[in-house]
Amino acid sequence: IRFEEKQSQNPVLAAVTEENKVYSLPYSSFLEVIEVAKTKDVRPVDLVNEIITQSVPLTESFDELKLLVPVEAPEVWAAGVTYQKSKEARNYEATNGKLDATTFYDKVYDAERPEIFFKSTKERTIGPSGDLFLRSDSNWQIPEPELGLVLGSEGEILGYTIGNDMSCRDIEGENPLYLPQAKLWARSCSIGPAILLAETVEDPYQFEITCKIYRNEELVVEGSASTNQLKRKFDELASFLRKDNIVFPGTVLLTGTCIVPPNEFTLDDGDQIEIEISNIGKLINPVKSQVAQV
Ligand code: DO4
Ligand code: MG
Repeated sequence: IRFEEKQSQNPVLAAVTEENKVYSLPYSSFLEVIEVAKTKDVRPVDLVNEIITQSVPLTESFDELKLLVPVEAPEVWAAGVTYQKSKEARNYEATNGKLDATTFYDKVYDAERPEIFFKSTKERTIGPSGDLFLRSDSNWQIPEPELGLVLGSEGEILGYTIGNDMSCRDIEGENPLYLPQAKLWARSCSIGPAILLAETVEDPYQFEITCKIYRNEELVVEGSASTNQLKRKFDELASFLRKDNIVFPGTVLLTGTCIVPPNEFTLDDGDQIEIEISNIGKLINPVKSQVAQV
């Protein structure tokens, strides 16, 4: 994780143990941990564990920290229609509910080449507790809770995080060429709170994802899914992103959604979105409808 130190307001990189103890790390970023581990020829998790055994945890608890994005991802990309549920939801948008038509969503679900689109940049991406903005020209907006892959420059998976690929279903459903506008605007993407190091994950197809949306402190939407429902492999998605491309270290690739709120639901100012992924944590963001104040 990264958090803001109370007095100096400087960002601090830290590790959180399974017991929720927080240890600050003598590095400025997640990528520095990866680099140092490489030069010492050790696994990043062993480097971090060695530091933990030689230090004491912070007196503040994890819940008291002002969390920041765990990595300042230069770019965020996203894969789409990687779960059956996402394909069905897009078909509903694109066909006004006439689900017998075959669409380009059906085609991409089965095609060799996955859908991968540009989602966000460092400046547009927010961390835990930050306000997500709604688009002012959409009346049908939802969060998309997704597992995020944190990539190195070769497209290798360094770790896993949580991401929210906020989406405008009406804009996307009107015309597929509107996808960038349905997906990308200021504060339309959040990531965090933590990065789970790749080498500590035995089976990345066993993550449990849950999403809860609260309105006036009442739970209004709840859904859950597992990465075992994913149609693709994570390495496959990362290799398509990398093909003939530059992957900046720390790029996050969101891997698609499998949780879609009921069709009549749209986000509103003041809603709170909570996305939890097993062993990674909970990404909580309030929603604001003030996109004009960027
Ligand atoms: O096809 C449009 C976007 C799909 C997407 O974002 C998803 O499946 O998560
Ligand atoms: Mg998505």
